[in-house]
Amino acid sequence: MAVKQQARHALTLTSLLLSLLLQPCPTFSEELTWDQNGYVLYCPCMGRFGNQADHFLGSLAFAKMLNRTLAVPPWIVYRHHTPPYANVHVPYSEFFQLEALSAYHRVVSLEDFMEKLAPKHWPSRQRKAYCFETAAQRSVDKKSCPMKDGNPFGPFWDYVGVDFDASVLFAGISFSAHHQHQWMKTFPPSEHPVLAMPGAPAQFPVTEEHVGLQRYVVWSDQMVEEGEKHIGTLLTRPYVGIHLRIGVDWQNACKMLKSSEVGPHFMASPQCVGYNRQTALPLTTTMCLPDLGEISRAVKLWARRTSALSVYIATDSESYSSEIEKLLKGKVKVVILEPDSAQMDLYILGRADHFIGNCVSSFSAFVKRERDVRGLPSSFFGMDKPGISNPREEL
Ligand code: GFB
Repeated sequence: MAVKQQARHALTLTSLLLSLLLQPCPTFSEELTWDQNGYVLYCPCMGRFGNQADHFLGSLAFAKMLNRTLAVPPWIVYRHHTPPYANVHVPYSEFFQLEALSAYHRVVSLEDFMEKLAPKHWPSRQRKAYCFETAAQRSVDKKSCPMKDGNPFGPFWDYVGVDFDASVLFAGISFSAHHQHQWMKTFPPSEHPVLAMPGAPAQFPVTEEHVGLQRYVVWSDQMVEEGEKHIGTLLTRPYVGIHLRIGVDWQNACKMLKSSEVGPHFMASPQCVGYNRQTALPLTTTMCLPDLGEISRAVKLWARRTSALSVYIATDSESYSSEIEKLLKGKVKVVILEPDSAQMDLYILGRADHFIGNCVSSFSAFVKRERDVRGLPSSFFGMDKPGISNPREEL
């Protein structure tokens, strides 16, 4: 009897705990409450996914620094060569769990902010834009933030139905922690409840101190399910994942390395040459744009070291799959995903037993950060051990 009672008691406790656990967190429930500490809104208007992700981490840190809720923007996907031949705005939660971010800081999706909070607390005709004085120089009257000028700015704010009615300009202030006090003092939430900006309040590439925020960027259940299905059906572990960033736009970007003005810090390169400019390792053209010789060398090395049974190729253009198959003498399965999807490529690369990325690409940087969080090994073309510059030493 006592046992039965204990069991019933335990059951009641369990259901109570479960119901508490299943209760939606106030930030994500239907009834959002207005945060008196204010909000940060921004357009992820620079670059494609990898750039936007770098900026996102910095913006998250900026919102936390100001103790304001971050209105998490959608991803801007440029679909100009495939239907719908326009920008597509993909809600954050389609790729990642919004809830996971709240372990770090308060967030709300920009879509929810607009639908549930803005009508009452940030009504139209009272919407101010905030930007650097230098940015306002681009406007006709030189006093207005260019919030909706051109693509992707206009379509982004149109997606959430926002027009701006006034501009607040600032200068001599940066987004770093150094200026925290100045931000708080100049823009108290009581007078400036919503800081809406034309671009991310963050640096590119992501600063070293914010790299670790990647841990809060957690794939959505749907992405995990789909990704694991692909891995299970297409690949046999151990597998090496490689990112080939070799398309025409990239070839042009890497040409800039030939100019003496470009040092080792070029786009996402601090991730492998080091963040300190004084001690950064050299950045070579091979690291930016590996040729087939370097691709073959690195793939062979890591396939051998990991006893790989498959190689997964994510690419922005050419896959070199037949060359890689031949190189590995047909003993290793070589896989590409068709039709390709940037986020699915990122997921599969993130789960590989070894990853070879492109040090300069922020697309690769996303994968590298995620793998670092999980303690998984990565290298780069032209740099087998990040921090050690000559790959030949490794052979
Ligand atoms: O992600 P992202 O900012 O990285 O931009 P970078 C590159 C985009 O190219 C990705 C596509 O977001 C994808 O849409 N892409 C690149 C790929 N590699 C792959 C791949 O392996 N698989 C698939 N499916 N798609 C910067 C740009 O790119 O490069 C800047 O953000 C600029 O706007 C600069 O163009 C030159 O840092 O590599």
